[in-house]
Amino acid sequence: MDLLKNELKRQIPETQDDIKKLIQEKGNQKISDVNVAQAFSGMRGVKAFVCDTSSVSAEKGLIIRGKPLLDIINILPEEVFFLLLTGRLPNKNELKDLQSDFCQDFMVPEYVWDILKAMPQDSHPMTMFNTAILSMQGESVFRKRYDEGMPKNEYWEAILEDGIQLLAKLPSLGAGIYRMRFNKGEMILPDSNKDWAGNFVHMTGLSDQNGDFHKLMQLYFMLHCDHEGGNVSAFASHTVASALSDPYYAVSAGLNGLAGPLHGLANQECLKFVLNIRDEFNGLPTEKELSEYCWNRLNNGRVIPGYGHAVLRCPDPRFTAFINFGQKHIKNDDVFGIVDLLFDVVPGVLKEHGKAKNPWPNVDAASGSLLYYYGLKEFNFYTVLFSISRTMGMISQMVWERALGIPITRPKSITSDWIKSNIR
Ligand code: CMX
Repeated sequence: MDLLKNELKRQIPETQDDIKKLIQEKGNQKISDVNVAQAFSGMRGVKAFVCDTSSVSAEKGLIIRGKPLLDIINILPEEVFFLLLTGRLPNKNELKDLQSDFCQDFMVPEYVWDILKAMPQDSHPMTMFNTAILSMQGESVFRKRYDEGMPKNEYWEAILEDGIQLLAKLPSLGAGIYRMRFNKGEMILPDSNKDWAGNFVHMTGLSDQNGDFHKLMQLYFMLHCDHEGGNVSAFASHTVASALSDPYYAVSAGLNGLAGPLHGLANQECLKFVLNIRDEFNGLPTEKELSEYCWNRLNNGRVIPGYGHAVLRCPDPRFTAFINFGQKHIKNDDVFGIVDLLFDVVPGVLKEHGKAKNPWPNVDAASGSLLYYYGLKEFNFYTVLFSISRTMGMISQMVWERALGIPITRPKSITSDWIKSNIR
């Protein structure tokens, strides 16, 4: 961690000065107007705080520290974490240093497994994952150092230490929950010769003879890492961390939001939807049959999972990366074939339906079909994979928020009566 920490130590004072100057020069300028409809609709489109790790353009999708996602799909998850934090890719030594930190801390404490074993056998894997993270809160360096009177300018370092220790454990935790929850047999220990994604694949015990599943998981963990600051999980963790709750509390809070079907759980919903189509049509339907199937679902008041987005107005580049991976590596597979066909059919259906502002696929539309192909078939596990990756974004945002001394989050709510009497 020394090399990463040193780079941040170099950058933080410069950025602090830069932001101070920005506030001095432009502090009184307006960045957003909020109307009554926005106040009743999840604050959609309100620009109200800063997140520099990544941004989401309606027309281009995710941009990580100025790099459009599709330009960097070949980098490792460890590299994207370094990029989120520092704005540049690590050199060889920096990457090795970070990977060795991840290896040093990859063992999950035994009490966590005991807690998980005591949970009901049919617990949702996300409940197990979030409970496990929260149960490790006592390990927090930030909490210990805060209690000892740590000065404010060192908060970010303690957050980073917690973040790395937590991230190091997530592949072991995720794979352990997979084996425990789905009766796959004994736990498999991590291997210090493997990278972060490789260790996850190894510990699931799933077969990966040609290494393609490993490649998929590198891509998967890279693509889900961050999506600016206003999505439910990022904003929840940002708000909780702003109260100086440590990263274990704040990440767990964010991931509880990710567990919602309109957010990260959509990947589980999406594969369920695709498998239902396969079962209903005994394989690949025709375009006409698929279109009718989607209309039926919409007419029953249900959403098409994996389609639509609060910010994007184009096919999500994360979807594009997955569909490209599938087209390259997967041939003659009904489940992937249905995902491919949905991409031809659903945007037209949603446009005609006329409600969704964005008729295009989001990240969740394709990922499940790929995991399914490589033998990870338990789809209520999928959001755990999203969580492993998204923790990198939450931690990176937290490190910078504490480095810049961002205060506790406290927007002002208003009452409906206030609107009635104050807005003409
Ligand atoms: N299918 C059917 N209807 C949809 C739809 C979809 N895929 N996407 C949006 N709509 C509907 C909304 O439900 C809303 O209907 P009401 O007016 O009746 O409430 C209307 O279109 C307008 O919604 P919107 O402004 O376009 O979308 P929102 O910002 O409110 O919601 C999202 C965004 C993602 C929750 C929504 O598109 C959706 O429910 N998609 C399906 C679930 C999904 O794939 N979620 C994963 C998102 C990825 C992530 O986790 O970040």
